[in-house]
Amino acid sequence: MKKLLLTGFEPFLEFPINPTEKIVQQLKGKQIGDYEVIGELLPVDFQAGPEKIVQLYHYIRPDAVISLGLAAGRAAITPERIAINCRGGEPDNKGVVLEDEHIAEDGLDGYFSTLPLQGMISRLKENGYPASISNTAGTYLCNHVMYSILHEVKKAAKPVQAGFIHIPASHELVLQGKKSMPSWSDQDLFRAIELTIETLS
Ligand code: PCA
Repeated sequence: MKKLLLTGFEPFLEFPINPTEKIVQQLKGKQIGDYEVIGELLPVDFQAGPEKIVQLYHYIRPDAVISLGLAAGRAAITPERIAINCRGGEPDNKGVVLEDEHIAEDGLDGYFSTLPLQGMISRLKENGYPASISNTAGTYLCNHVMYSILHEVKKAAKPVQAGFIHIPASHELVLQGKKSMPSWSDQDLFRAIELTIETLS
């Protein structure tokens, strides 16, 4: 059985819940396709978040890594194409603010996802779920975590599928946050992420 490291994030900024947390709770320990899902939660912390995923990667030695993040306002499941060597934006959960810093001085300007992006999009659409590739993960924590894991994975001798998927808000988040935006049911979010896992080779 192959191992998948699946990560979500804790709540951040004005969002009282992060639907990625529930997805990880729901799918951890399951066997999906050829994969056993190992689920972990990352802090929204410029220092600790990226460090944690890299440590988990070395400890677990997974065959694939999928990180999930909330992209409030998006209406579709959006696997990210590229992570860039830049971090900044809103304050993290510790109140740290960074302005356009490099993530890794020795890193490339960007790293492409090694997940089967087109396969994921087709599979989601075939099953009735809106999906498209996103060409920017921003410069906040999601981009940072994606960049950090790809920087690490690309040093490895064996090829590892790794990348990031942004998801829309859940109905629960919209109800709790009282902000109008597109939202999905938890069931649809769980199923959509399961489908993306089924496309891993
Ligand atoms: N989304 C944020 C960080 C945590 C999350 O779930 C982002 O898109 O960077």
